[in-house]
Amino acid sequence: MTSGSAPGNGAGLVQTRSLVTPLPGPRSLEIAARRSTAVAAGVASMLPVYVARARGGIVEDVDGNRLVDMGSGIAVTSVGNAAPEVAAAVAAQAADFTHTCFMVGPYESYVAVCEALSRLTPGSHEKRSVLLSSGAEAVENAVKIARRATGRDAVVVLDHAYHGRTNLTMAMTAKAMPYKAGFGPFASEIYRAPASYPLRDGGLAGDEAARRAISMIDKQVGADAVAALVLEPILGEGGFIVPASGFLATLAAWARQNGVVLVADEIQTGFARTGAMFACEHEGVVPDLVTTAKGIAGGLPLAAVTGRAELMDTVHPGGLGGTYGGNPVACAAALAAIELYERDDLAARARAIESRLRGRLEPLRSEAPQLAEVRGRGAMLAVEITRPGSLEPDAVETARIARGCLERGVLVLTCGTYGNVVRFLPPLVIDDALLDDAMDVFAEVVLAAP
Ligand code: PLZ
Repeated sequence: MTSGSAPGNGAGLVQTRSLVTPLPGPRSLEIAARRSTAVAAGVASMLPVYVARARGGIVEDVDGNRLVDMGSGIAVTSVGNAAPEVAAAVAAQAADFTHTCFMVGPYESYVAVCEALSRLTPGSHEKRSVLLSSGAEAVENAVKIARRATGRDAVVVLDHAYHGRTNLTMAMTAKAMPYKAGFGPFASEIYRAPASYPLRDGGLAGDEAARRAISMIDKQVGADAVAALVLEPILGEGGFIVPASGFLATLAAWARQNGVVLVADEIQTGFARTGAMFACEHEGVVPDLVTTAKGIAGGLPLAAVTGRAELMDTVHPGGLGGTYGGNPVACAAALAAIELYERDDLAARARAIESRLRGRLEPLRSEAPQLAEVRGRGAMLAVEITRPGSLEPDAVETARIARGCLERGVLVLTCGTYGNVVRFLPPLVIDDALLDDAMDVFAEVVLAAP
């Protein structure tokens, strides 16, 4: 199912880590110098090197260094970078037509992607979808639809939430730095309720954590003012926080009883990433609306809102859309990627990746007291880093670990409200040998703590 690790496979991109220059190498340094005079300083990059090619679990830079990809471009290239089936579908579609605008000249692949979303998202009810270009745009549209359908204004989000960088989604995102600081004023009628964060809320059970959130909403907003409760089934940028079991189901029941539209933001968790096609499935929760993006199209920009037909279709014709939403090249990529998720059972592969990584990370905890917790689901795993013997977040040690991995050619990302979480989001087609190599490097760096 995955490409083997023999040199020469992966259409020319060898699936092994190899550093042939210091990082960054000379060619990357040249581009970095040009960048500083042309690219806005507000756009930051994790890697100091510039990418030339990527395939499977490897990213190759412009100096010929090969890095192990434990980030998938933030959970996007789950089917593998430049997956041959996706690349071929993109090329074929680009040769036929690149754009008409679905609102001007519709085409079949848009319809087919919506049919696939109806089939794959949780629940067997009648569904409809609208296609868009980015995750933030999907969240914006979910809020539009929920407000139109309910005639209510208020939107409730969770602490530690991340929903995007547009004005409305900045308001919905929890963390000020770097996402919001200086960018206000923000959209109104956004209310934040406490999440379930098992490591940090003293073992509060899921239903208790949900009741704490509901009590806050009832007192501070009033259930009958709430259009939508928008939540990530596993908090992503906020720190890969898996809520205590029962949290989501209790909130879902409350939403149903109170006519509140439950929106699951599955932009990061969706498409097999967590070991199920969608993360809500782990808790048996069926949301009213689901937002998707990232993994949906193998790297092409595509996003969607999928939901109950009776909610979706309250919006008047012309009320939803956008020039690029459901671009035909992105739709072709999505149809190819979705076929790979199903054909190769990539959700099962995500579960296998989880057991392989946990098998290395859990034992490491007994040797490395700064690893407070290993958590996540499937190929969405993380370790939270604290001062040994306490829950005090250690962002400095976290940055040291991430930098140490990068210097050795393993691309890991960080996240978390306190900047103290190292996360692993490998492509689901990555070789076991590359996973083991990445874990060896991670352990070496962790154990070299000052
Ligand atoms: N909802 C749950 O994870 C994007 C953001 C990285 P866009 N997460 C990565 C960054 O620093 O910008 C995300 C998400 C969840 C919404 C979004 C937003 O998706 O495609 O980046 O707009």
